[in-house]
Amino acid sequence: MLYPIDTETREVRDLNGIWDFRLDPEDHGIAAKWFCGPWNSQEIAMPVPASYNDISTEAKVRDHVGPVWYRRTFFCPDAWAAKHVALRFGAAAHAAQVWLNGQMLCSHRGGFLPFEAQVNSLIRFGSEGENVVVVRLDNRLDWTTLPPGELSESSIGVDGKAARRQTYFHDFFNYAGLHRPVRLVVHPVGGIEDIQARVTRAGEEARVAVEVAAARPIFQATLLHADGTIVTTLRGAKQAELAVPEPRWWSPGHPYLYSLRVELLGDGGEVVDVYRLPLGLRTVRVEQDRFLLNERPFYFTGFGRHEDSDLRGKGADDVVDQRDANLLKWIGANSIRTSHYPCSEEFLRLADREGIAVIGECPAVGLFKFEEQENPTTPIFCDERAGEKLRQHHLDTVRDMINRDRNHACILMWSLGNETATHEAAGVAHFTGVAQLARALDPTRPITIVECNYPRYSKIGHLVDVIAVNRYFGWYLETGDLAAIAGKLGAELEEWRRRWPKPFLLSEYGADTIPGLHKLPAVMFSEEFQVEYVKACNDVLDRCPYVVGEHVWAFTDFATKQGITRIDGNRKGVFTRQRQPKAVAHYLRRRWHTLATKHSQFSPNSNPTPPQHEDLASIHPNGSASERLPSASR
Ligand code: GCB
Repeated sequence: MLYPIDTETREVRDLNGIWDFRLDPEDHGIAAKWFCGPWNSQEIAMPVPASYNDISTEAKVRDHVGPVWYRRTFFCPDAWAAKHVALRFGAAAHAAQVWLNGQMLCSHRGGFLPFEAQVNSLIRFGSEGENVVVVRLDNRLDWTTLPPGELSESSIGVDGKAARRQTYFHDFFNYAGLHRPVRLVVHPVGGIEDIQARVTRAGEEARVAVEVAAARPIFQATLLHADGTIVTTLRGAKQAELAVPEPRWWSPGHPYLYSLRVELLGDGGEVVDVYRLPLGLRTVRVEQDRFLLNERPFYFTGFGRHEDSDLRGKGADDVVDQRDANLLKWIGANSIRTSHYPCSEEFLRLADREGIAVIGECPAVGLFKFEEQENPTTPIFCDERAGEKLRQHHLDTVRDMINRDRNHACILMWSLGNETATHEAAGVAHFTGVAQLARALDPTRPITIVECNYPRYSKIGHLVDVIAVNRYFGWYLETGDLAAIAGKLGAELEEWRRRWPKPFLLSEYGADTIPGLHKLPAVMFSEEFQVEYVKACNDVLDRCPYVVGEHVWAFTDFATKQGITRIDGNRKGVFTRQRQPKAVAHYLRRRWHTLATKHSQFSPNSNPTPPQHEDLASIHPNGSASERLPSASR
């Protein structure tokens, strides 16, 4: 799916800003035909894009379970009548129904990916008058959604009525709303529908296989340097392969972007439609226990990153995105995982430009019940829970995610799920199908399925290219015991290694930390503890040559459901929710910049005053001669 951009043949109009908004606690909006006719005075003003939860001061808005409605009006110029006009939602959480001028336009399931519908037959052009778009969103999670959830009726209603109660098993707040930009996208009728640009390497040369989906087949593909000079150009019929003799390869250290200009040609050779795709040339593959970017070992440094910020919730915001990119560069991180759902297209475009490698994750999270670990009742992968409907939705989501993001140089790997019941035989069957689909759609990228199971229970290692594990020794396990980390984590890494000798990524490790809380000696929740905890884990990783990366959990503090283990959200952030550093950020900054100067390919794009104070010369990620940890007892 193409990202909406302006070109000489295309136009984009933002419909962001203030919309009218209503809760629909009784779920009677459809029966009352809220999709047509004027609304009365019950609506409140709601900014888009944003989650609606934290904008209002009322708990009934923040904690609402069920449908809500958005509405706004707009005009359309006459000139668009001869064009293809579509209404496009960047993301609407979690299920959406859209009406235009009182008529049903489209519906969509899933809160983290875009959808669009052509509007020509319903829209009013020029003097035909004003258009009204109405959206009904539903934030309810059940065993057909990703992430899943369970609904029940609470017996204690405020007004004597039973209230709906939503439970879910993932650790982030169930924000909802029109989370990403809403736009009108205008292009020529019969224009370019989609482009796929697949980069491969032939010796020192790069090849770009371009495929164009459109009603007519003939196009001209031109690769341009950043300064606009032409590298190469070729005509194709539905496809063409460009050869780039001396490519400037993309990496976090050198995020060089070419521009691929695709011109769709008419019968007389005239240009019918033009699209420009920013294109980084790079290859990625796994060989034995190494992760290779442009045929050189790559070591991931960085974080799991949530889309989460004050007031906006999960609402897209350029200010937050750019600050995040700047923090990643400041700390020397080269990568993030889009934990635990596909992030915004805007962030991926930024990551291409700034040199942030990305592990793109789909929202298969919460498919594990920790509280049932000791006493399993119903398996996760069964008809009453994650059955056929959820499986289909998972497949659709992976398909849509890959189709949306496949042209981004920054995406180095797909994650098909986070912490799922991979010990269940039915879970293996489920993920076998999902992994097959991902590989068929994109044979150019490795895949992973992020684990919380121990290696002796996990049954999916054969499906993935990289073993990615979230592990919290010293926090959830061996709580408070920093000294236990070396033995426990070291032994587990060895066990993974014996079972599946593949590259290993520690995809989460971290400790909740209240900024400003200091304790000597270190105790849990203090800044000192977080530093010692992260160091202790890193010491283990540094001794294991098959480790290809470290992603600390989490990039920033973030909102989650209320609970006795959460003080104002999840506080494992290396940065606060307001994007300021905790003490551990300074330690990581020294470590990662030192790694980056030793291995230029790891480095983020710019390196502002690399810190000098600590000698980390003993670090050898991907090193060959590094010392192995003795297998510790468990
Ligand atoms: C995990 C999950 C992440 C949680 C984190 C935690 O393993 O993947 O979503 O937020 O642990 O802090 O408990």
